[in-house]
Amino acid sequence: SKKPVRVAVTGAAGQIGYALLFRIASGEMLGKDQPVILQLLEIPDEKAQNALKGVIMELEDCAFPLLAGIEAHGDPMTAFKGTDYALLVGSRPRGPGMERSELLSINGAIFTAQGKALNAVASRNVKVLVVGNPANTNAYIAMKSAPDLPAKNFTAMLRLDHNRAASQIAAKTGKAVADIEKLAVWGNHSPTMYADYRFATIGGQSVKAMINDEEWNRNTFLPTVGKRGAAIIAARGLSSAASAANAAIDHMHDWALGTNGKWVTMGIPSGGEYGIPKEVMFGYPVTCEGGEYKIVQGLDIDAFSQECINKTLNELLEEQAGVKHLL
Ligand code: NAX
Repeated sequence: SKKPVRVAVTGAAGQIGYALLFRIASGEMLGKDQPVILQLLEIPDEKAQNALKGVIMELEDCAFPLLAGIEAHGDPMTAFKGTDYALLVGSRPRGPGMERSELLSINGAIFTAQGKALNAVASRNVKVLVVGNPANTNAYIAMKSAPDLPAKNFTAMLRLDHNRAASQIAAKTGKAVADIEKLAVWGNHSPTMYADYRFATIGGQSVKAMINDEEWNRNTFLPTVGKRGAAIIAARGLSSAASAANAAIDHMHDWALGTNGKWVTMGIPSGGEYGIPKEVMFGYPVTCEGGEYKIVQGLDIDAFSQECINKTLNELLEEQAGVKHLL
């Protein structure tokens, strides 16, 4: 049987953590034959650590055959020790009335510390996924704070946007979501992201031709996908948690185990592809094989798409400029 791998999860006592940990432990992320050791991080605060103890009791009570160990931590320097996978979920999302500079400085502190800890103690092959918002910029901060690790090991979660787009297209076309191929989401995990079905197919047939409604694309599809997070908060009184956890599972699963040629979306450091400046943590269509992702190259970018890509890129560049002094 396989040797256990170490999976660190931050914000482990939060609502995404609650929807995520049980699925990692049951083998849905890394495979039904891969034992895992969970290294869980929460803020040192007593209330959070107590809540984490409760979650651990429940994990124990599941008696998962693949769960080879569980650890609770209050310090990233111990939580990330030897970790093969790190899911950085805990962060400080923007609250009502919070200044942008405040948001960036609080998260700057969290993700510089976590990047440094990964740099110091994680496996040299660690695969890092940042879920906590602002996810792309937090991933950028962590990457820049970990100069001894390969930059390509740092990624941000755009998969929820990808899955939301797939689900809207399935509903519009009346086709099965599983049959949608070649969907892309470009840019920032924010309402500026550009979900792009120009290349998408279902059963080999063009989705764009099937829908054949540019007005729907621009005025219904893009706003629905872009504002889906806000719609869920308005309906539930809480931000999306189970769907976010599901997207994190999909992202890590596909990165580690491959996509068999299928396109998925990952936020990754640009190497200059599609005119995006190097190192910008940008959502791209990728395929994964052998534990590595590869950007889908050579796609035609028309004028409307270029406009959308510029908008989401400019937002990311502004966020990056806002944290420059920390790095
Ligand atoms: P919760 O507030 O329920 O949980 C967050 C947990 O993180 C808390 O228990 C908190 O104590 C902990 N935490 C805070 N700072 C920490 C630190 N420095 N180290 C370790 N733990 C820390 O939030 P939840 O609903 O779970 O959401 C978590 C994050 O995901 C938020 O930033 C949220 O905005 C973001 N999201 C990102 C999405 C994406 O697609 N990328 C979608 C869903 C979600 O909104």
